[in-house]
Amino acid sequence: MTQAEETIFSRIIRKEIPADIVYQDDLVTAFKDISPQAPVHILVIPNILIPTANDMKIEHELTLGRMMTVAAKIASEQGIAEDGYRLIMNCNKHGGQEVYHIHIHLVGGRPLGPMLS
Ligand code: IU
Repeated sequence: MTQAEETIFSRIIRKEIPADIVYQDDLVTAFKDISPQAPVHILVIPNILIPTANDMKIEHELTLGRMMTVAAKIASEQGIAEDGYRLIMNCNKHGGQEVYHIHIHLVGGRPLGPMLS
């Protein structure tokens, strides 16, 4: 199996390049999306490189679960929990994935309309 290639997100995790990090622990990092699509747009990513949703394995379950609970915690901290928000993970070309290091988009702060386009 070929080694997956690191993306810019690995450098953000290691703080080699600037990003507005709102949360980091031993398993996950969360930072503000550089091109926000809503008043709140934060990416929650694993500290290890998992390129796409297709690469998620049983041994990643703790990390994947942490990504979800951290996303919900940040939504609460950002004041959007009660009105609601959306958690999105894009996969590969048809899913619109651009960065091949899985990430949950936490998007909210305005009505988001229909999910699919
Ligand atoms: P996607 O699900 O892979 O399409 O989303 C990638 C997101 O990463 C997208 O919303 C970008 O604006 C965002 N992003 C970023 O926040 N910082 C970066 O340096 C890069 C992309 I490259």
